[in-house]
Amino acid sequence: MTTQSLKLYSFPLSGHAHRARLALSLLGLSADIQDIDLAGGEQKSDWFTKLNPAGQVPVLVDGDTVISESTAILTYLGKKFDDGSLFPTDAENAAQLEKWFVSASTGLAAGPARARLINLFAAPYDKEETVQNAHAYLADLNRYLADKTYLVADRFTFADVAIYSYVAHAPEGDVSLKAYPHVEAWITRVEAQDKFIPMPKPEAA
Ligand SMILES: N[C@@H](CCC(=O)N[C@@H](CS)C(=O)NCC(=O)O)C(=O)O
Repeated sequence: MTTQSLKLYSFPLSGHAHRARLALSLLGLSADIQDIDLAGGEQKSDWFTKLNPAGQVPVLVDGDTVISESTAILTYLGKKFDDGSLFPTDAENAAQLEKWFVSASTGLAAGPARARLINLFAAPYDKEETVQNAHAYLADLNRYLADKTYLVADRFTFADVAIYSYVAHAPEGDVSLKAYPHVEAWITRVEAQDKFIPMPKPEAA
């Protein structure tokens, strides 16, 4: 198993890319991180769309293997490099993990992630509706976490990695976390993990 050729096409303020960067760090893997100039449209260039026809980061390259979609990258890294703790493989917990990956690409994307996208990158979505979606998502998450330490299997897993970035940075989309104490406590637990790396704040990126 070689890890020498891992390369991640990324962007500092992308929560999707942060998922992949956090997973690499937690697994103790080093990768060549190449930031793509999203404002300049590099993600739609010929060379980049050969890697990912959707023209989006993150993209992981491992030798001849090219993986796009952040949760697919988590699956690849988990299956290839994890010992079963961060990426559970038993039937029940694997299914629960998959459920949170779907949530990351649906409710989380349409709520907290999109509200931040509107503020940071002037994305053309309805702000009021998006902020409402975000609060509905966070209220559900808060209820779910009321009697749980982590999202799956009562331990820290890639489910937490998939959901963390855009939830922790929701205030950048004018979505306060104050009404969600269980979510705030979970964020603190995620950030206390060994080898945790943060996503930069917009002013620091
Ligand atoms: N579903 C994709 C979403 C990736 C995504 O939205 N990437 C954004 C950055 S956060 C991007 O590259 N946007 C540039 C564009 O769409 O032109 C994933 O999970 O990786």
